[in-house]
Amino acid sequence: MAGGGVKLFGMWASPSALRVIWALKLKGIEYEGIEEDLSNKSPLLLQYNPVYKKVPVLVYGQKPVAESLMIIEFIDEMWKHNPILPEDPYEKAMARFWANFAEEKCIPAIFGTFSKLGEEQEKFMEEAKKNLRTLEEGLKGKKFFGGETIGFVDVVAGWIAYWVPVIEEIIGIKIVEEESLPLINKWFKDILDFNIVKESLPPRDKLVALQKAYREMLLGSSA
Ligand SMILES: N[C@@H](CCC(=O)N[C@@H](CS)C(=O)NCC(=O)O)C(=O)O
Repeated sequence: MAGGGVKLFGMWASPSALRVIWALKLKGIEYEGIEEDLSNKSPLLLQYNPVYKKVPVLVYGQKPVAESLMIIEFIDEMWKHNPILPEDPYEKAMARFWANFAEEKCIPAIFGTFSKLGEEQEKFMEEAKKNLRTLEEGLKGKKFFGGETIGFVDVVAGWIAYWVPVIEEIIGIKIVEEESLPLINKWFKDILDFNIVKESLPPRDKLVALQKAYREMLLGSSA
């Protein structure tokens, strides 16, 4: 389906941009992807997202929308077919609640496990496991958070299915163990096997190299 001049400012290894790509693909919206160099952001990106100066930014016609969760909601409202959020107001509130929980509680704890060492890392890892166990409740009896197909929570949090094993490889510690997080484990597999996800993941070796360098930079600057 033609997107009527949809542009996406992103960066190949940006999980927030990947969410938006999945939302566009779920709707079958054609778009022009614009790759940003985050160490030398383009004047257009700064013009379109003067508040945060980050990717992703979706530009529809001449109108920019920033912040991935808002972009996904915008896409879902602009193009009503293949809904990402449930229509029922209560179900919609619940999807937003769990997406927010993943964003605010699970992802920062996973990031802490990646970017810290020793006792601090241990604390973040316990928190990540605890919060993922809570998130897992939302998967009981379902393949995806959205049910039989991927929905808002899957689109927002699904990238961790690809990133967590990369992080585990780099730090040499398993965060998502099969025994303690069986449903999250299965969800990781189902997400990675989902057609639009499979076709849009960045090359793993390139991602590992980038994340390794990023971690060294973070650890170096906190030493
Ligand atoms: N809350 C934002 C986060 C976006 C974000 O962190 N973008 C990163 C790439 S994943 C970025 O542009 N970083 C460049 C910078 O911080 O200068 C969203 O969900 O869109």
